Amino acid sequence: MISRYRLMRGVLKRKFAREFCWRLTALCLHSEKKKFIARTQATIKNSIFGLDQARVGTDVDLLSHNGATPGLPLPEPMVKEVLAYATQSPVYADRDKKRGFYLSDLKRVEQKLGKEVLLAQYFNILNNEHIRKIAYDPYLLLVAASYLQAPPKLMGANLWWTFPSNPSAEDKSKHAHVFHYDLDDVKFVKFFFYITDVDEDCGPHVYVEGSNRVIKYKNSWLRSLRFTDAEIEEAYGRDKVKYVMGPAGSTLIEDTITIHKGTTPTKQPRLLLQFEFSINTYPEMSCECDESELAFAV
Ligand SMILES: O=C(O)CCC(=O)C(=O)O
Repeated sequence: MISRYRLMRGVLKRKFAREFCWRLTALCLHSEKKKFIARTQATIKNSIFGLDQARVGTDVDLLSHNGATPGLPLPEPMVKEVLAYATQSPVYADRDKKRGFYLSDLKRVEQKLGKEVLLAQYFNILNNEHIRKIAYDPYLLLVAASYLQAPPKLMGANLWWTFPSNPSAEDKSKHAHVFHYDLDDVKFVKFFFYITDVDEDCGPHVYVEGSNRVIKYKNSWLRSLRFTDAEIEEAYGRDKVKYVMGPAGSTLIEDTITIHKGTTPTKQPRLLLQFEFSINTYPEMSCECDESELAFAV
């Protein structure tokens, strides 16, 4: 039987269908959203970001217009906590639950797999109290509620490394290092936090400004949602292709319906913490699993 997730992706592939369904949903959830915002505003002083209400409005306006916007930075003590967690916990090559390893064993796991590892991800990161605190911070919840126009649900909490490597075309496509857009719900938004410094050699995230609003790419029913650099540059112009760089703690808020991709680091690995909020959730998108499913590769 076709899953709810697949059905959603089929129905919402066209922008007008997404807009229509979202406006209708927002209308139905209007009073719930107002109550959620009022409740969350009452907790604003607990935010680790030290935010004020005006900031939320500015972020949402820029996000709606450009598809992405820099957010308030993650405070340094939190960056250190996330890095400590990442150093001490097993991580999973290719997001494969059976390919666990500790960071210090990266070379050994590459030998075992017979290839360089482009990406390795953690599972069940919400078990960590610091990561949970970031995920449910009033800043994230208020931006998400105002942007989605609905009470936000945390669809996914994700933490992953991208390593300097020479990946196959298959790995680049599988791990989102090719231009694409996501279709994760009727409306959704992601918060990206760099946990390591990211310059042009450390695999910056890339997005195409305005491609959330203006569709200039060919959106066929049959094709997968992947585009070449040339296709995107021709459609939008090079100046719209934005490379996101910054020190550890830098934040990007993005509706990844916007065309985007990861890039492969050439010098230092990149550690990225990401939370995705949406109106509906789908189990396919979760990075939580039963611990018994996890196993070490080395
Ligand atoms: O690694 C990256 O910067 C790309 C991430 C991405 O494609 C996504 O989160 O949707």
